[in-house]
Amino acid sequence: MFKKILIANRGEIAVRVVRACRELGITAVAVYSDVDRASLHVRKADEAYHIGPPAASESYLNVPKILDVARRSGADAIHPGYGFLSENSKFAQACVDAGIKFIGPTAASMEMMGSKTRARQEMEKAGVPLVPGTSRGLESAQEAERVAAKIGYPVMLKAAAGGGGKGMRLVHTPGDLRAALEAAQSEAQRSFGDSEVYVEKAIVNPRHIEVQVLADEHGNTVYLGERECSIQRRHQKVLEESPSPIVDPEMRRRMGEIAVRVAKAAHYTNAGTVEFLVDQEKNFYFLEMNTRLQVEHPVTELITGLDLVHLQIRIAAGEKLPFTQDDISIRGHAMECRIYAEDPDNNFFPSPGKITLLLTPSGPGIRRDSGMYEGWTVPIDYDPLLAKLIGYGTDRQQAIARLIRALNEYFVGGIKTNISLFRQILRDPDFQAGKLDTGYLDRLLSHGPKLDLRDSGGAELAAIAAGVFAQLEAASAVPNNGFSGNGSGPKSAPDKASNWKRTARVEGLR
Ligand code: MV4
Repeated sequence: MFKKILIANRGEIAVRVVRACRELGITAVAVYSDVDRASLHVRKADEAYHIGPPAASESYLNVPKILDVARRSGADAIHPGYGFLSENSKFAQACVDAGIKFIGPTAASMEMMGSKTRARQEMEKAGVPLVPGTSRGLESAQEAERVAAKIGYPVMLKAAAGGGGKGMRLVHTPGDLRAALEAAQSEAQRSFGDSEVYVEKAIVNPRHIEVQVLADEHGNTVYLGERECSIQRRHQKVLEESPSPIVDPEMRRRMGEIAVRVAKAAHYTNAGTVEFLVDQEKNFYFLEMNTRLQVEHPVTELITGLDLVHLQIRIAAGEKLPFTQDDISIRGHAMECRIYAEDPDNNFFPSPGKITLLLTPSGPGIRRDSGMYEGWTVPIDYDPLLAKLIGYGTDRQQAIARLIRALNEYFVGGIKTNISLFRQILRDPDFQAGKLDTGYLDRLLSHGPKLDLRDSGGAELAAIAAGVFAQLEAASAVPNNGFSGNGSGPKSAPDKASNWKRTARVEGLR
């Protein structure tokens, strides 16, 4: 087993990996940029090394610097987390060349999945269901017109080097195809330095459902159920859950077996995720494979009882998977809210700054993976994900109830967060009925003001009144006259905690 692991990441995921190291008796090494000197992952690790200025390109993406720290610290492995260098095949190879184990798949697997056309070619050979389309770059507008006419409109143009929506164009009619192709190609060139674009039939209002896989270095590959990830905004996931409300055991087995086939065709090792688009008839099609641990891995951990980061480390150390597919069962329901430093009332604009007060939820069925603490300043330089709040229960309804309860306990002062968005989602009848697709969140957000007092039954108005009173009281030092209590406690005792509680609730409604 490894003695020391360098974590080439920051924030909540670096903290998550430190925790796994601690549990396995492995020394955890953190790295940090100028603005992360006082960050939580640095405080939790056993050792920490400065790697440069705030710009990620000069710190968390600086391969020579990170390998230098690995050598100096005596680390025998590197965990890349997600984002940053996690899907960089050159980095994975550079680790191998430096004699340091990269905790993830091989550079060859990462390269195959990095090119969407190459992945389509390989998966076609392996008999994996694909959305109808081409598996090579389009050579001309004429070719695009011919293929589109054959598969039928609408079609989707996609960058071969893409993923995450960049260089993608939806085309409804033949007349729009030529201009869209040129736009997609030049965007792909600008974004990825590669103008290759291919075409697929567009699936209208698909769901995004992904399957977690684990593969050891001895040829054993298993699937760990699916995650429903349809709730997203501008290709940024917002809420994920497992199991998916539309996947039954038979569909889970079929998707899982295809996901294992994808992994085997890529000679995949370690943890990975196979993404599918699912149409309204529940047909599923391979979309891409993410060759990293994902943000939403905790929902899978909660319904399988497995620790994915432990398993990643054990697999990388050469151990065999300690179970087979038949040993894996899913139990209960888990749902994750991604808490971002974003202002939902200002077009989800980033909201960095100092966290002046932090009240954190816990209790039955709640897991919180967080990179923040009270007094910490959220830097503007990186992804605004602050924390993940995950609710777990025996069924979906209980997971939702626990999350709503926990969100009401959550208060982050000093910056704006998207906590209120989750209250809106979780109480929405369509969400509660599991009626989800990738257009869900845009529809919800276009339904006008989210605080609709007409159907609030007065509870929200009462909460606002209480909050306003608390604010006035704090601002002008109005003596506490007993009316600010919650009705259950002694009226004469000034109660700071309940003032904050009300403020938190009102904050949550904003
Ligand atoms: C699609 C699609 C519909 N039809 N492909 C968006 C990100 C990229 N990785 C793939 N994406 C899509 N590909 C076909 N043939 C719709 C999307 C899509 C989407 C996919 C997953 C999650 C959210 C999405 C939001 C908009 C569009």
